[in-house]
Amino acid sequence: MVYPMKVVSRLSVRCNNMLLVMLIHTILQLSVTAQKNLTPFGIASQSTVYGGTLSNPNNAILPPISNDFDLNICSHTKDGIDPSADWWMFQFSFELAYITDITIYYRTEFAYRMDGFKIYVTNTSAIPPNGYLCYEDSDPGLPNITQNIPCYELGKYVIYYDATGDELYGPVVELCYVAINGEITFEYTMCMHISHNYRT
Ligand SMILES: [Ca+2]
Ligand SMILES: [Ca+2]
Repeated sequence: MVYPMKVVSRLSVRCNNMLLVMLIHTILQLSVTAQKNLTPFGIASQSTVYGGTLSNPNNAILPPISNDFDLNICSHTKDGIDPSADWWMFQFSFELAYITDITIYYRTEFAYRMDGFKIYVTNTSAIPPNGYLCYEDSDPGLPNITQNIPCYELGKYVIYYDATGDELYGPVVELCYVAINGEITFEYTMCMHISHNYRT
């Protein structure tokens, strides 16, 4: 796989730090790569949970792959609690993932709540997100409730962030299915890849 130069640059810094650690601890890390949907390798969280144990954020990473809404199969943040922004976040259990694209199935007939959403890939769980903005719904029309968003970025977190709400309820996030596609790769493997392909 060929990585964009911005990714290579960031990784080079991480590689230098990592190699130092390796000298001290002489840790041999094995390469483990997972293809395609990476959501089995982590957990989801969200700003608030509507309906107690229902509308769990992890509903969004489990089937069915559908826009059909039910509190048992979709995530749903509380309405009117925090008018500034609502969010849904996926955290990888691995240190680093290379994310190629993100597929979203939003609640059917509720595109107006999806309006204004942003997708970030970050290295921290900070809110508002502090990282790479993969996509922002900035046009005046309503977004398509089923989307595939290219990203091509390294990170530990994927954050769906929405600060755009209506006057009645404020921002609300209702995700019925999310797939995060890419590769999970230990940094050691990434560094060896860069060393082989990019260093002069
Ligand atoms: Ca819009
Ligand atoms: Ca919105």
